[in-house]
Amino acid sequence: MRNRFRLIAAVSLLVCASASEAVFTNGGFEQNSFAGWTLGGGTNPGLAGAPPFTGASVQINPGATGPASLVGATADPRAPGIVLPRVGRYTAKINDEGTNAIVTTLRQTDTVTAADIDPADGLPHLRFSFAPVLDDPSHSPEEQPYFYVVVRNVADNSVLFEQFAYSGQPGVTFQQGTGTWKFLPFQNVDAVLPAGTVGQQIELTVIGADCSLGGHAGYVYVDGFGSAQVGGGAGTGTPAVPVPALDRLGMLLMALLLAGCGLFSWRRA
Ligand SMILES: [Ca+2]
Repeated sequence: MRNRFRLIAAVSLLVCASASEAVFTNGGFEQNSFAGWTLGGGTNPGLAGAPPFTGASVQINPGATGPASLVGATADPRAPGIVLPRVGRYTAKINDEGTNAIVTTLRQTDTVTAADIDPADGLPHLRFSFAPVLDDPSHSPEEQPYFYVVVRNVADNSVLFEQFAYSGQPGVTFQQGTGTWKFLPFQNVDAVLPAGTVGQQIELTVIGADCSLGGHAGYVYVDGFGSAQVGGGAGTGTPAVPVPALDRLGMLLMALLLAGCGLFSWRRA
């Protein structure tokens, strides 16, 4: 029992020290910039191997940083079913409707803390929302535009979560956009990380890739990276969330955590 109390005390101290440090920096892009993120890119020589593709299939030839932007309240003429922005005032658009086999990468490395633990199951979570918009020229699968999201444990490079789809991939419920464009409405992801990732560094990578033959484009909207639930419900888009409301929520959470710390201190005594 004594060890158990020590563990509770240690966890509570960790929570108190890191309550405001949940992953990721500028995870919702509300700074209207890519502050905290690293953009990169290159060109797409095609996916290696045959379906089903994974991160091991992704190849990027060295090249310039690909296009990326922040979008607000706007309509996507290629994907009329996507409501923008997804949450808050800004959503990131990784790659764009230009062609030439361009790849854009978005990366951030951060440390998982006790603040990222969901009390519902006691495990750290990584949540975000994404919506790919990919032209579908009906090339071979390895030549199609694609998107890819992966979370790796930096220590051993192991994959904690990944999601991949090429344009028109069987089994993926793409909706028909304008012309030959296909898209998915915003999909909310809730990746449960192993308990052991608390205190460890994770690297998140998002990739949006044109087709490898050079004539067709692909991009992906992403928003809401963090351990908290992505606001606004099931991917239908939301109006702007006033900042004071978030501040009040933060204060409430902080108060609850501090109350929890007090309780654990009392238990220790
Ligand atoms: Ca946002």
